[in-house]
Amino acid sequence: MGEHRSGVVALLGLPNAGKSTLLNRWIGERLAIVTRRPQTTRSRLMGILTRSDAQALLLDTPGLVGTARHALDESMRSAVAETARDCDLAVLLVDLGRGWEPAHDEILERVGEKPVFRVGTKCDRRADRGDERIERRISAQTGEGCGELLDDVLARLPEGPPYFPQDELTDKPLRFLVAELVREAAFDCLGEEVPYGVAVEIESFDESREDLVRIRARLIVDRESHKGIVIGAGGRKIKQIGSRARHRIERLLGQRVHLELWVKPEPGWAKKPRRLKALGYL
Ligand SMILES: Nc1nc2c(ncn2[C@@H]2O[C@H](COP(=O)(O)OP(=O)(O)OP(=O)(O)O)[C@@H](O)[C@H]2O)c(=O)[nH]1
Ligand SMILES: [Mg+2]
Repeated sequence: MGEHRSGVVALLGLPNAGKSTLLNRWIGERLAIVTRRPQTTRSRLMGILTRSDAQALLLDTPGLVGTARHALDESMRSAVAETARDCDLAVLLVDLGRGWEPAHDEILERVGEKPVFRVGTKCDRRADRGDERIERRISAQTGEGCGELLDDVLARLPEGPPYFPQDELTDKPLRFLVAELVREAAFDCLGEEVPYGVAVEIESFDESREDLVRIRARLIVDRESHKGIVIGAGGRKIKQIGSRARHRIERLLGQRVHLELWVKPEPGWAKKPRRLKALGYL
């Protein structure tokens, strides 16, 4: 048997490339939220993958965004830059339907001299704008090519000990994962522009009852006018968000959940570093 390997693997790419989907597939749990919209992931999330001969610290990142409009964009950009700089190796995911773009060169520059796997994603779809810069193809959705890619990634990690106990899956607190599942449900249920202004804060997480976890969460919206949209006529929208989120939280916790949601406008929250920190995005 060879030496034990360990290290930090950055999952990089443009928004919507499928980084979070690949993280979840490799870890085998829905740690990272996935939606059809770009710019879903807002901060770096570590998934810890442990095998007998290797441990990879997989860092899911926000998609690299263009110019920063506010503190949240800025922190998303720096999460990408720091991850690219600090990783041991990088997996650059390129949506085969869109092909190689100049921003991919920018990402490669940030990674520097470290090993990079240049991977085309969504190969289950018909569109394929692959070129010679894309070395292999995977589908994080169907799993095609994902196991082989993981084996090759682990083989390129430096020799080293495991950094985390083998049963640990992520560096984020459970509360954060729960808040993210609420945000994911909001992304799914709300129209175009509203979800980008939504943040979720867990107000209470009560495990005192054996049979049920009681969670109260606040949906923060960026505009007064979004409050009504999130609540919906007769409260139907927020009910839909709540029931979707509850199912996913129950799956994550392996327990029954009572979830109470309410909406609070907090204009400008995405511009305030202190709020971003409290919300777990910084
Ligand atoms: N058909 C197909 N769809 C995929 C595949 N991988 C991801 N998707 C879909 O692409 C969309 C974006 O996936 P995410 O995993 O959220 O992408 P991301 O790169 O994390 O996006 P951001 O967090 O916004 O940067 C979702 O609707 C996924 O279901 C794939 O291999 N095949
Ligand atoms: Mg993501």
